[in-house]
Amino acid sequence: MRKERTFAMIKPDAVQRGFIGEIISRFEKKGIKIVAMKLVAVDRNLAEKHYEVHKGKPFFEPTIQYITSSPVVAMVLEGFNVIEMVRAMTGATNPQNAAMGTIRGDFGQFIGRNIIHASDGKDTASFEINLWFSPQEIAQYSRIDEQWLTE
Ligand code: FUP
Repeated sequence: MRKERTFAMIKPDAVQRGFIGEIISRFEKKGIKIVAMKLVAVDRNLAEKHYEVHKGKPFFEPTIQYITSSPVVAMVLEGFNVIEMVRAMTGATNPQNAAMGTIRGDFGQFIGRNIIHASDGKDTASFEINLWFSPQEIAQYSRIDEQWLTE
C-alpha cells in the first residue's frame, strides 16, 4: 500500500449544522493524518475551478451557489490508500443511496446538500490539493500513533 494524500471539504450545510468536529473526529479515529486545514469563504472563481468538470451540467449553477453560500472547511489528509478510504467513509454522492455508517449516509438527505466532498482519484486529489492549498500550508510531521497503525 502506498502513502498518499487526498483533499476533503466539509461543505456549508455541515458547517452550519455543527458537524465539523464529528467529521474530523471520524478521520482522526480512523488514523488518518490531517496535514492541512482551513475555514474558507469560497468565492465564485474558486468554486468554478473546483467544479470545472461539471460546467454545463444542470446541477452546476446550484452547486456553485451552495458551495459559496457559507464557509467550508478544506483539508488535506494523508495515509495509506487514503483516497479510496476517505471516499468509502464519505459514501455515495446521493445521501439517499449512501450506506449508513458513511458520513453522507448518516447526516444527509439530498444530493444538493451532501455534507462533504472528497477527491475521487489520484489526479483529482493532486489537482484539488494544488487548487486549495499552497505548499507552505501543508505540514510535514509524525503522529505518535503512526507506528501502531501499520503492520
Ligand atoms: P462526488 O464526487 O461524490 O462529490 O460527486 P460528483 O463529482 O459527481 O458531483 C459533485 C457535486 O455535484 C455533488 F457533490 C453534488 C452535485 N451533484 C448534483 O447536485 N446532482 C447530480 O446529479 C450530481 C452531482
